[in-house]
Order: sequence, then C-alpha cells, then structure tokens
Amino acid sequence: MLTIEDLFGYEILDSRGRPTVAVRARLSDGTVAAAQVPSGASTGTHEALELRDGDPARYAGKGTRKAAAAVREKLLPLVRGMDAGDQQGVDRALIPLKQEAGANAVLGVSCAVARAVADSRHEPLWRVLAAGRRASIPVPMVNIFSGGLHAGRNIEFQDFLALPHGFTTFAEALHAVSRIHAAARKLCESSGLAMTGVADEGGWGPALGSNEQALDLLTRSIGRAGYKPGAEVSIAIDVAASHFFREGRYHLATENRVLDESEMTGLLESWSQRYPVISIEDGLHEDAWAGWVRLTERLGPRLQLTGDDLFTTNPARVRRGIESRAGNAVLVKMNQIGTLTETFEVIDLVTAAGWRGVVSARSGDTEDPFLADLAVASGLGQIKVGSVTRSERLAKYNRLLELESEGGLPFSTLGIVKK
Ligand code: 2PG
Ligand code: MG
Repeated sequence: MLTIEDLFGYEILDSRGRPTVAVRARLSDGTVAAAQVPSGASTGTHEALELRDGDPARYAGKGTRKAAAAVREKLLPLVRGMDAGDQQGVDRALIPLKQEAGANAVLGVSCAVARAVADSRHEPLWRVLAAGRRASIPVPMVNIFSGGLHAGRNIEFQDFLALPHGFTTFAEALHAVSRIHAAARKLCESSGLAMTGVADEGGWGPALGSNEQALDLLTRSIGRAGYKPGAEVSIAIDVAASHFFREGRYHLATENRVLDESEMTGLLESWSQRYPVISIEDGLHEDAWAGWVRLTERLGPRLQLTGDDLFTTNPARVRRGIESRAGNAVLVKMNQIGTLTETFEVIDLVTAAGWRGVVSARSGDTEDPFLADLAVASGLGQIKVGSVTRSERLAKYNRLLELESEGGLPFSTLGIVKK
C-alpha cells in the first residue's frame, strides 16, 4: 500500500504578491509532489477559514507561516501512514482541522497527496481525480474587462467575460478570446480610455462611466475580432453583488444610483435582453435566498445563474440551492471549502441535479495548473481562470491545450447557443 510518509508546508507568494501556502507530500515509494493554494479577494462570508499570521511586521499581517507550519505539526500526525490513494479517508481526517490549521493548509495537503498518487502511478492527474467520472475539456469563460475589487473599484460589477461556445476545440475557443482581448484594448484606446496595465486577472480595467459601458465595449470587441456576438461568442458577467451591497441595497457608486432587489433583478433582465449575455454569476447578495429564487423564476429559463459567494462550494449550501431552486449553476472553487473530497461532493450534487457548474480559479492564483485537471475530471464543462495574460492564468490554459493535443478527451458540448 502506498502511504503518506511526510508533509511539508511553506509560504509562497500568489499572483498579487501576497502570501499563500504550498505543500509538498512524500509517499512511501519515495514520490514527492507539491501543490499551491490560491487566494481570493472578493471572498464570500461563508468560505472556509484562510489562516493568516496577523503579524503586522510581515506582509501587512497576511503572512501564512502559521498555516504552513501547521501542515507538519498538526496535519501530518493525522494522516501519516494512511493509504495515500484513499483521498476521502485522508480528507475526512483533515476536515476537523480546517479551523485550527486553516483551510489553506488543509487544501494544500489534499491536493499534494492527490498529485503524488498520480505521479506515483504514472497517470495524469485528471484521471486519478476523475475516479470514473466522465471527463471532458471545458469551455473557458474568459475575463476581458474587470471591475470591483479586482480593478480598484473602477466600476462595481466585477467580471465581464467572453464565453466562446461556438467552437469545436478548446484551442479554437482560446484563440477567439485572445483576439477579443486584443480587440478590446484597441477599442478602449480608440475611445480615449486610459489603458495602464491589466487588472488582477489579466483583463482590462479602464475607468468607465457606467457598468453598462463594459457590456457595450465587450459586445463590440467580439464583433471587431470577427465573431458574431451571441452566435459564436456570448457574454458572462460576474456581478459579485455582495461586494456593493449595504443595508439591503445595491450601491452603484459609478452611476450614482442605489437599487433594491427587484430593481437589480430588472437591470439584469434588461441587460440580458439587450446584450448577448447567457450567464450571470452572483447577481444578488450571498444570503438573499428568497431573492435568488425570484431571480431564477424570472431569468432561469433563459440564463445560467451561477452562485459563487452564495454557495461557496459548500455541499450544504448547494443542497439548499438545488432544493429551493435558487440559481441553476454553481461556481466551484476548491479553497472555499478546503478539500478535494468536499469539492467533488459539490461537483456530484451539481451533476446529479442537472445543474451547470464552472470550475474557477481565484483572483490571487499561482502557477500551479492543478485546476485544469480538476476541471477536466469534473466533467462540468466550464472553467473560469481569468484572462489570457499573466502566467498564473496561462498555466491552466496551457495544461488544457496539452491535454487536448494529446487527444482522447472530448471538448465539452455545453449546448449553450443563443442566436
Ligand atoms: C470570483 C473570483 C474569481 P475572487 O469572484 O469569481 O474571478 O474572484 O477570487 O477574488 O473571489
Ligand atoms: Mg465570483
């Protein structure tokens, strides 16, 4: 039996230059493998604990040395000698320690062990993760314009993404969004918008006069890149509504207006009619369960309504959403919940319910391509990694290109076609 012999955690920096955790696992056959943990900025209230040192002398209190040290001191004693191939057993042993050691430490162990097992068996990571599930190469939803907490609050809505659903391969879909990203820059420059570098996820973050302007620019960028908006490439939005919600209302500071829930729902409805929008994430606040049900009744038949902060990849919250019909899709982020086992619990709930799912990176990510293999293994058919610049983003796309080139995996047929 292949057992866990040693675990070692260490502090590294994420794509924003902030500390995060990496873990190296050593198995009884000598295999050593490491995994790096991502970190969000627009985090949901119900996410698992990300342990930070709180020492103001280092990285403004955001150091991760405590979480890193907990890997050997607190987590290793729980799993040393366990069957490394029993991911569920390993994860179940770790789950009670999420609060004390940090979910960042726990996830690092969960992923490093999975990778070590794959390496030891000389199997691709996705196949070990899939464990019999139907794997596929996902369609990417790609950030073109950023707002909110990822771009200095230039506008309130966080993500305007291109969803290239009209292509037969991942490589072609990626090529299309790369052209759209370039066309967006040109369009902004010719519109007199200052372009001074990219936002946290590699997209453009110009100072716009309104949130709707981003939709207009994106629709035109798709056209200028040579694609028919809505036919080959549609739009996805991440509203990240919890982050501009105060005292029961949605504050669109850029536009100098404040909306209640039904006005917010109305705004999303009118945009989805005037622009080729097919997917809306976090359109309402993370605890507005009743509002989400109403939103889903109204827009669910036409749109993918994805819960990110609403569900925080938490099986209990996802179950509640499925039962009450709050949304119809789930954003899957491993570090919101802290283990691979719980992440797959969510993936399996989503699949069984006939919902959609999007495997997602964090705005603070790393050069670890783990997420690409997870997305393939999940069979959910969609991945969100940010834009087509910055190597922490490209690490995932490049891995998907590699897997597609090898052949043998189907490209997801999302069936999202809106003419
Ligand atoms: C999101 C993510 C990724 P963050 O809200 O979907 O775009 O952002 O990692 O900051 O939560
Ligand atoms: Mg989100």
